[in-house]
Amino acid sequence: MTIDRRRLLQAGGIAALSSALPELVQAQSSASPSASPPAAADQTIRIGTGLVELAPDRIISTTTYNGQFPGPLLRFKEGQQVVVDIHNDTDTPEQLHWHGQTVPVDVDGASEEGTPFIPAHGMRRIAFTPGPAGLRFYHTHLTPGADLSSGQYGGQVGTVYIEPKQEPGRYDREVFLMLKEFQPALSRGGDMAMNFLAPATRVKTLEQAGEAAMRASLAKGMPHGFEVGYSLFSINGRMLGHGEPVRVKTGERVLFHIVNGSATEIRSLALPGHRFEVIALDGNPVPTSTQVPVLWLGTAERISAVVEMNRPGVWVMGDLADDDRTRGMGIVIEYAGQTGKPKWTRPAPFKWDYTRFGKPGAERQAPDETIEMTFTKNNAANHGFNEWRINDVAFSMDRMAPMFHLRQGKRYRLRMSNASDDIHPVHLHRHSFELTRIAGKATAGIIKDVVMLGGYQQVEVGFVADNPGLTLFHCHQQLHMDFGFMALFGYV
Ligand SMILES: [Cu+2]
Repeated sequence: MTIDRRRLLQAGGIAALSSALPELVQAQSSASPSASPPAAADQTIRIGTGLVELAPDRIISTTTYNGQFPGPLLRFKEGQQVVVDIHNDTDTPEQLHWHGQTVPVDVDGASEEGTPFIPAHGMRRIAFTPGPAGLRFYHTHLTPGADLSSGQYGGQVGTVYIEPKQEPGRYDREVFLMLKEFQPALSRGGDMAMNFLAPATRVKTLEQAGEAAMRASLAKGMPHGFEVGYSLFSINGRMLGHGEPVRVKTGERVLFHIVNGSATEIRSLALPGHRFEVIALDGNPVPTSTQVPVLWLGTAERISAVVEMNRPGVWVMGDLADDDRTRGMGIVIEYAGQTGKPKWTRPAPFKWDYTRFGKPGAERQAPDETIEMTFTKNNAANHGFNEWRINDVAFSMDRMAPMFHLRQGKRYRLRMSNASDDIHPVHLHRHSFELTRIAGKATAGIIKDVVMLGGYQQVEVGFVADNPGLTLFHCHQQLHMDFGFMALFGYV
C-alpha cells in the first residue's frame, strides 16, 4: 500500500484513505453528519469471508477485514481517543488484538486476559486512546491449534500507524508493506533459517538439556513434531510480479514500514544494491539508526527503514529464501524511466544483531525483581505437535491462574532461557519492553514488544508494570503459542 505523503497532508488522514476504504467512508458520511454525540464510529471493521487475489490464477477464499487483504490501514493520532466498531459476520466468535498498544484488558483482544469475544454474527464497539506512537498492527487472536483454516493463518491482519505528536519527517514518501503467507500445510520438520542471529553465543547447559530431551524422544520412536509450511507468499496481498510496483525517483528517500504478518514464519528482506537505514523497531525510534543490507523480522515484528533510491533500475525487493521469494515473497521497485525484467542479486551474508541499534555504553536501570523463564520443547507430545512449556508448565485455558505476579509501578527484568533449538519471537501484551541483554551482550534503549530469542540462547528485557490487569505473554509463533507457549502476568 503506497501513500503519497504530500497528498496525505493535503487531504487529511481519513480522507486520503477513501480510495482504499470506500465502504467505510461511505458509511461514515451517510450517518448523521453533524449530530452530537456522534453515532458513527471513527473506524468500522467487518470480519468476514472474502476473496484475495494473490495473482490472476491464485485467488483464495479466507477470513478478512473489510473484504480486503491486508485489512485497511488504520491511521490514528497519538493520545486522541477513537471509537471502533468491530462486526463479526462469521460463525465463530472472534478476538481483534491491538498489537503493540498499551490498551486496557477489555480492549486488548485476548480472551486469556478476559477481553470479551466479538460474538458470531454480532458486534462490539470499543473506545481507546491509541499509543504509543509508531507502527503497530491488528490481528485475530484465536488459538487455531491444528485447524490451519482459522486464526492468523487466514487474512485477519492489518496495519496501524499512530501518528506521533511531532514527526521528524526526514523522508519523501512512506510505503507500507505487509508480509504474509497463505495455503498452510503441516509438515514434519521445517526449513526455517536459523543461523542469522548475532551474537551466536549459546548456553551450554540449555543445549545439553534440549539435545538430551530430543534424543530421548526420538529413541522412543517419536517422529519430529509437526511444523507448518506454505505454498503461497505475498507482500500487500500480491505475489511477486503481480502487484503494482513501488514507483520511485532517483534521490528519493522512501520510508518503508514493514510488518511481518505471518502466523509462524521469520522473514528476511533485501533490495539489491541498496541499504536500509533502520529508524524504528516495532514502531519505536531506535537510539542508533544504522544502515544494514538485510532486514530480519520474527513473526509480528515491525521495522521502519529509510531507503535512499540511488541505484536506478528495476529491482526485486524480496526474501533471501529463494523458494519463498520465487513463490511470491517480494515486490518490484521500479525507478522512473526504467524498464526491463526486475533484477535480484543475493546480498553478502549478514547477521542480524539487535544491539547495533542500541545505546552504546548505556547504564541499565536495576530492576526491582528479575523473573526467570525457561522454555522447553516436548517433542511431538501433543497429538504429534510439539508441546511447549514455560518453567515446565504448558498453558491451558482450563487453568488460567496467572503464573507470574506483578506489583504496579515496579520495574521487572525477564530473563528468558531457551532450552530448544527453535527461534522464539516472544511477545508481551499491553506493555513495551527494553532490550537489556541479547545472548550475553548488554544493550539499552531499544524498545520493542516482540524479540527473537535464538536457539539455546538467553535474552533479557526490562519493563515497568504500568498497565494493570491480566497480561498475556507468549511466543508469537502460532504453533508454539497454541501448544502451550503462553503465560499470564497478574497484577497485585
Ligand atoms: Cu516459539
